[in-house]
Amino acid sequence: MAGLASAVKLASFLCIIFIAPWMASAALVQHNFTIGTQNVTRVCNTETIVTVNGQYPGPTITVDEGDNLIVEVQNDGPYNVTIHWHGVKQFGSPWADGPSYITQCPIAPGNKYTYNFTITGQEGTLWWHAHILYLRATVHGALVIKPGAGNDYPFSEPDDEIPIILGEWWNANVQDVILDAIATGAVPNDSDAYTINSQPGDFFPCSSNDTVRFLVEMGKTYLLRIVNAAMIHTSFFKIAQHNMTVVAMDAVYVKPYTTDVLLIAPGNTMDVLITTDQEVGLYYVGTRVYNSQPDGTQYLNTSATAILQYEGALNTSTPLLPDFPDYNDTDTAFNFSSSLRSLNSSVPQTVDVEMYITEGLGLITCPDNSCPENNGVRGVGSFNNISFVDPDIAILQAYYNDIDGVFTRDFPDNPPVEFNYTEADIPLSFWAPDTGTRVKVLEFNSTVQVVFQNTGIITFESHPIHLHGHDFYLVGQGFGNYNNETDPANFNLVDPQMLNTLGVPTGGWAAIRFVANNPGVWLVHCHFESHSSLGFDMVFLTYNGPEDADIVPPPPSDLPQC
Ligand SMILES: *[C@@H]1O[C@H](CO)[C@@H](O)[C@H](O)[C@H]1NC(C)=O
Ligand SMILES: *[C@@H]1O[C@H](CO)[C@@H](O)[C@H](O)[C@H]1NC(C)=O
Ligand SMILES: *[C@@H]1O[C@H](CO)[C@@H](O)[C@H](O)[C@H]1NC(C)=O
Ligand SMILES: *[C@@H]1O[C@H](CO)[C@@H](O)[C@H](O)[C@H]1NC(C)=O
Ligand SMILES: *[C@@H]1O[C@H](CO)[C@@H](O)[C@H](O)[C@H]1NC(C)=O
Ligand SMILES: *[C@@H]1O[C@H](CO)[C@@H](O)[C@H](O)[C@H]1NC(C)=O
Ligand SMILES: *[C@@H]1O[C@H](CO)[C@@H](O)[C@H](O)[C@H]1NC(C)=O
Ligand SMILES: *[C@@H]1O[C@H](CO)[C@@H](O)[C@H](O)[C@H]1NC(C)=O
Ligand SMILES: *[C@@H]1O[C@H](CO)[C@@H](O)[C@H](O)[C@H]1NC(C)=O
Ligand SMILES: *[C@@H]1O[C@H](CO)[C@@H](O)[C@H](O)[C@H]1NC(C)=O
Ligand SMILES: *[C@@H]1O[C@H](CO)[C@@H](O)[C@H](O)[C@H]1NC(C)=O
Ligand SMILES: *[C@@H]1O[C@H](CO)[C@@H](O)[C@H](O)[C@H]1NC(C)=O
Ligand SMILES: [Cu+2]
Repeated sequence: MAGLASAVKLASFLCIIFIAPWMASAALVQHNFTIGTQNVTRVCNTETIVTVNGQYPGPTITVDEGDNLIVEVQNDGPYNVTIHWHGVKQFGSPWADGPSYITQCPIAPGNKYTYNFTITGQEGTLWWHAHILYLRATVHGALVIKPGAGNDYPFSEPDDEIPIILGEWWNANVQDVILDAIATGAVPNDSDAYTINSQPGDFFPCSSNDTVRFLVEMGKTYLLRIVNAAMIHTSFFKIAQHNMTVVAMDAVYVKPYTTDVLLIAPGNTMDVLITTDQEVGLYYVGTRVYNSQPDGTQYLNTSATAILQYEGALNTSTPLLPDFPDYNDTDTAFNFSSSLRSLNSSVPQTVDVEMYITEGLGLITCPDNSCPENNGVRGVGSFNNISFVDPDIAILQAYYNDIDGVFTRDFPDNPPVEFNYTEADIPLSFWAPDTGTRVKVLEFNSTVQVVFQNTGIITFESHPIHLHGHDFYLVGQGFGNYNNETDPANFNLVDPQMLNTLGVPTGGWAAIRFVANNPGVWLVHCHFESHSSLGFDMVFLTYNGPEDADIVPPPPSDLPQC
């Protein structure tokens, strides 16, 4: 149906003088996703993986801002599935957001569900992925949103675009990896390779024949559309000998920022311009994992690589390798993530709801000694000392249908106990959070400020916190404990960056602001999938507003039931 979209665009171009742009712009873009399995070989190992339309990574969806996207998902795979449209605000379509047991029950094997939503007021790169257990390791793809009819990029039109999806590969069935960890209480096994467009590249075994090559011509400008679909790891990203200019992040334009290194957390997307102004040759494009924990673990110290290949370069010459930051280079990480500014900002100047939310890891005792392999305890994640428990039916369904006993509306605005969140050795008495399915209620249109405070329980770590249904302004961040008297004075209320996923500084805090203008049920979670699967989640429930457009609509007739 891309043909229809471009036909409509062409028609609107030809008719521009006769009809107003708003009449012409919205097109219907339809895709069919068939979930299935595929045998795929990476790093000397063949695995049966779950895919969409047989593709890994899955299909790229391209729309214009303002388009109505309809994706019919047929689950012919062996597992329950849902699809999340990461970063899409879903105004008026909360049933299409996708997180399992939050806005919908899973699509069971053999069943079908149609996601139907309109993408308004967002341009750039987003992505889609499965939102249940570990399926998103292979079930993911890019969602490219071009400016709508009559609009241009706020930078000169690039000569071409290069989609880049960062990921991770397991020499194992990824569902077993997480289900084993949930059963035993242990940390899930780490991946066996990092990937770029699903290929590990030259530094992993049995991989170099398939290293991805981006063929470019001298003297052109390319728009890299980078998606970090990795499951657990935040990465530095570099291209040998080439500077990069960041022009958007999470499909929000930023003031152009030129750098030789990016930091990109799982969940984040970045639009980056490069100019091919170096000698004809081969240049590695690569990632180096950033470990924000002070534990000295370098994980796989090998970089995923692809090759930027200039036209005229010898296929067989040796590419130049970039000089990566150290795996533990928090200075470089913080410098990058505090350097971006939004191009157009309307940050709320006043706040109605103020929350201070601790986020981090913990340990709870397994009931009935059910995890002896892990010394009777399991690792969990929590917000404000509550580790989230998935309900049996989706929270949005329970809310819409007034079903009691599924969740409670008492998520706290502050940590239950005050302590030094960032001291090195936090007493064990603070390590075990409560468990529950508690949501924070927001009145329609209220302005919300949340300060996320990382705790050092088990370890400090930069957790990428993702908010569904909204973008938020990052108004301030720092290391140590947030100080509510002195830190607000340094907030940027002029041109802060807007995001949907934020790596809170390790052992530090970050303050965000957003307007609760989207009635529905919206998940907030750590985008390290192992953490989210272990309760590192919380939920906002935004009540309806006065206008028809501000009321949660009835569920689609094919909404899966539990
Ligand atoms: C999607 O599948 C339906 C049948 O379920 C078919 O009618 C339709 O043409 C397909 N659409 C596309 C875009 O392939
Ligand atoms: C994958 O390989 C297994 C054997 O290892 C085979 O039984 C199965 O049919 C293959 N699946 C596909 C989709 O090719
Ligand atoms: C998508 O949603 C719109 C608005 O709710 C509705 O008019 C339209 O019929 C839906 N389309 C499909 C294919 O369900
Ligand atoms: C996880 O790693 C352990 C130790 O290497 C191994 O025994 C186990 O089979 C792995 N689990 C999965 C699901 O691959
Ligand atoms: C890579 O390609 C070479 C030459 O075609 C071939 O001999 C070799 O077996 C291939 N290696 C792998 C792991 O496929
Ligand atoms: C990258 O930008 C820096 C700072 O502007 C500059 O010094 C350097 O020469 C540039 N490198 C390349 C390869 O263009
Ligand atoms: C990775 O670490 C191992 C063990 O410390 C070391 O031998 C190897 O050279 C390292 N590889 C890279 C690419 O740094
Ligand atoms: C990074 O790790 C290395 C050892 O792996 C250590 O020597 C160095 O001090 C660490 N740097 C920081 C900033 O922690
Ligand atoms: C919290 O702990 C850190 C690290 O030990 C220390 O530097 C800081 O002074 C402590 N803060 C307070 C308020 O005690
Ligand atoms: C919500 O806020 C917007 C922007 O401030 C305002 O235009 C609108 O009137 C408000 N709606 C309600 C119901 O308060
Ligand atoms: C500010 O922080 C102090 C110390 O953590 C706390 O006691 C106080 O309640 C906070 N004030 C507000 C308004 O949150
Ligand atoms: C799939 O989802 C349904 C509905 O929630 C649930 O009853 C069933 O147990 C799930 N199946 C698996 C294998 O998790
Ligand atoms: Cu996390």
